[in-house]
Amino acid sequence: MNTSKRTYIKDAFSKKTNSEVELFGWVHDVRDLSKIRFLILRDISGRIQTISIKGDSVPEVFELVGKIPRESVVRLKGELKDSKQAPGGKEVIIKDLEVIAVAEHPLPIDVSDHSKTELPKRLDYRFLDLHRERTQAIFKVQSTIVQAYRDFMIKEGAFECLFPSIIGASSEGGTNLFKMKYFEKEAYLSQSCQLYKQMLACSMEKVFAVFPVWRAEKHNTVRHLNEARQFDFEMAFADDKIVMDVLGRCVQYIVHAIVQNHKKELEMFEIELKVPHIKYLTFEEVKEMMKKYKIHIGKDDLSPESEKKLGELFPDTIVFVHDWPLSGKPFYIMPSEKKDKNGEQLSNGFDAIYKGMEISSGGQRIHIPDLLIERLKIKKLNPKDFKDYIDSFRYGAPFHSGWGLGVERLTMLIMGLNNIREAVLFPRDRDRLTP
Ligand code: AMO
Repeated sequence: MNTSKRTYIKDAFSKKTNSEVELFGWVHDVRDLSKIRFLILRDISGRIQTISIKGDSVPEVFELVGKIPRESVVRLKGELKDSKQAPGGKEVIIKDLEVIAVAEHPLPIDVSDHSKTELPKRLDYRFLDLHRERTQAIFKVQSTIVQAYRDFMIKEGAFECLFPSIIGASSEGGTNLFKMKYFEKEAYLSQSCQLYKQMLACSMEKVFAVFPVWRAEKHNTVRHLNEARQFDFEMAFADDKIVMDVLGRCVQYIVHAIVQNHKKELEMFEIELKVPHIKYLTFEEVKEMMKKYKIHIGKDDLSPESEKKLGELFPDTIVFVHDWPLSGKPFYIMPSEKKDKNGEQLSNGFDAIYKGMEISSGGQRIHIPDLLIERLKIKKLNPKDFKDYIDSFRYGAPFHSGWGLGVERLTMLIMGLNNIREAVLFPRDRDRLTP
């Protein structure tokens, strides 16, 4: 089928009255007023009202408009007219209509603007759910998030790197690994590209990746997935303060890009998005703060309630919680010289909280082999499994730091979604492997 004369719907609105247009798209809605039939046509760029009038139109076209099922795919040729009643001030008088693909009915989920279909059912039919402009809006924004992240990193002078997803040993600690058979050996799906990005930063200095991670977390929550994606960053000759600054500016850059490019999508979700401020707090300061509100906070981790409270206390702000207790951080995080007032050993690790949820964690890494071996043992991991990683710091390895930022978490928070599954095209959780 020749589509060379195709006009996208959004461009039709800026064409001259009476001009001929050829549109391709989905039948969003049909209204029948006996003598006039309206067909609302939708493509990825927008919607337009098209009409067929009994007596004026070719009879077959008028007939077809009356019986074409919603969500069917059509090619439509017609003449643009000004119309005060039509949304956007223009409509198309249909001259020719061809059905490319009929949608079977009844549709298994409601894809209308005011659909009340529950999320699990929508996810069962995600391919059809993606016909909805509301669903598309989330992934249009996510596309900008990924693009803006790459733009920012390139401007920072970082290199985009591609890492393996099959690994021989844990990268984040012993739990939540997906084991797999790898010929005669056992292997795992990557929990993160942590070890590889560190090895690389020790030569390429500034590296970044958009990387899928797998976590065998058994609990189904609204903020965890078993397959997620991370924005990773690692930088040599940098301590935790330097990379917190990079992360803050990176999220500001991404949010700015969304504010600039996605007014329509933000309006659809009734979101007033502002470029966030930056705030730094020590773990101990947060602990003190939470005491006031009688909110429980773990010895070495923040509770979801405390993250939520930080979001309320500091709206539109990225809160960096640093000087984190060492016991609460993975084996690769650098111990700090500091202790808290109870003598608890601190680290150069941090978390970033945005809109009441952790979006990222990171810190300075251990680049000293003996210290790394000691920390692995303390975490009950076998240094033998990490031989290459440890060896990589034996031949001239600078101190380095970095972070990982959850792509779906960020999308979810920016769009004000209350379940992370809304922010993944095809989510993988404990109960879901399809579609
Ligand atoms: P961490 O495990 O804290 O750190 O992950 C970093 C960020 O990734 C997101 N994230 C998840 N999102 C959805 N579902 C999950 N199961 C999930 N797990 C993590 C979160 C989280 O803040 N290698 C380190 C980072 C580093 O130090 O560079 C790491 O993976 O937004």
